[in-house]
Amino acid sequence: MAQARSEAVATAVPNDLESFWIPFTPNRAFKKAPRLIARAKGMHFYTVDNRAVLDGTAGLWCCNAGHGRDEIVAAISRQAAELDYAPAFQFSHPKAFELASRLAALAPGELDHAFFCNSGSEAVDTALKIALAYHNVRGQASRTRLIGRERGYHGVGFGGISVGGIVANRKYFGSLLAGVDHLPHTYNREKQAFTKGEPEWGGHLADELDRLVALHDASTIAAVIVEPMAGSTGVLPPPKGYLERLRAICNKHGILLIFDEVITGFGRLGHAFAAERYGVEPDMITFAKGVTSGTVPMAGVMVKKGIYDAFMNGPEQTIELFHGYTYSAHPLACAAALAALDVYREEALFERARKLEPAWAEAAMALKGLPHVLDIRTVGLVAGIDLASRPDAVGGRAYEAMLKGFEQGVVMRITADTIALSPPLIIRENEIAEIFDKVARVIRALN
Ligand code: PXG
Repeated sequence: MAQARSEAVATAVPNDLESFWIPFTPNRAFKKAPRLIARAKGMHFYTVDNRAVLDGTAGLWCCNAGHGRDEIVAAISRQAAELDYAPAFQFSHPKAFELASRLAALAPGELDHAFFCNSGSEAVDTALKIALAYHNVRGQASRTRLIGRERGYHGVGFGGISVGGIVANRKYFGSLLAGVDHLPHTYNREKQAFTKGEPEWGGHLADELDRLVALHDASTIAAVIVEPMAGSTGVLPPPKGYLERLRAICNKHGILLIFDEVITGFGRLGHAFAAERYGVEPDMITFAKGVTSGTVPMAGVMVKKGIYDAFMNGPEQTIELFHGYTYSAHPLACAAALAALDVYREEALFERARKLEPAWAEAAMALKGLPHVLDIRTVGLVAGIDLASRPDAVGGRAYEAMLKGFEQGVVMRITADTIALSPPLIIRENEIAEIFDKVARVIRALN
């Protein structure tokens, strides 16, 4: 699989890199030494000069079925020929309904309605808007506050950065949404270092929600949004009991609980959704990424029946929710998602992630004791490795690790001085060993 199309020759490189403003990337450094990926198959990327690089991150946490899956490629291609686009408002197409039903069957409990978008950021803003509108249509329009969490990442829309807890993503962009507050994050190195799975310490931090309710009053709070496992800020699994306590406090006060499962959805933690792993049913789940295994942009919000039903009032010809996107449930995205869900089911990839979790965790923890390594966290097929920061150059050491990793033949993600790994769920044990061997070699070579 790795060497499929090995006869391919080097791909043409553009001679002008100036015009493209690359997202979340130091543009000038990149353009001096670009890392260009030309194609991908299975567990590997291939560079423009045809060098194989192991995908340690499933792209950006999205290619859960691995790359270049024939079934998904064929479904997208068939769909493009059959129906390229149908109006998303006032009209629809069959696969949108088929996909919504499949997702409703996959999602836990009463989360049986799907609203479609195109990115995780849109899904988050959609969920926040549904929460506000839900209270409004039920005559509780005073519930306008939204509660996020420190170190949360919910995309880059104004709603998402407002409830998010990443300073650099917020500080340049004005006053953001009004009426937002934040729970404390759940990470404490002293209490939690080198934990496999959910830390024992920290469940009590959910009680901070009670404190916020006491401050603002429940009648002003619409929803709480958290990632079950915070991904982007360095892999922070939820402490034992934490999500259950959040659920109980939300229930007590009539506050909606939203799980942002853009990363944790579709097998990353060994289940269709993290909500299932933790046995906690939120009122809404945002998803993206893995729903199409990263092949076509698609995202959405799974919504509890009671929330959907609250909107189904008034004359039947009136629009119930003034929200949506030109490309909500785009036909190519629906076809890709249905094919990806088939692959996940036929190859039991969520279960595969669950079975591989112990071997993955052990291989990651073997890096304990290497120079600069301060903590390692694992959960599902995810690992976070904290490196000590250089004085006055936070992020420098991990950035260098990423560059060296790419040279050594492995793609890793970095955030500040944390390395994050989250491979496609098709990974084999020898490839797990290869990833961590390469990462270890890179870490040993860092100054
Ligand atoms: N919510 C969560 C929990 C996410 O992780 C988004 C929303 C936004 O999704 P879009 O599709 O708008 O990017 C995300 C995205 C990384 C990394 O390496 C993480 C994301 C995106 C890119 C890189 O940590 N998460």
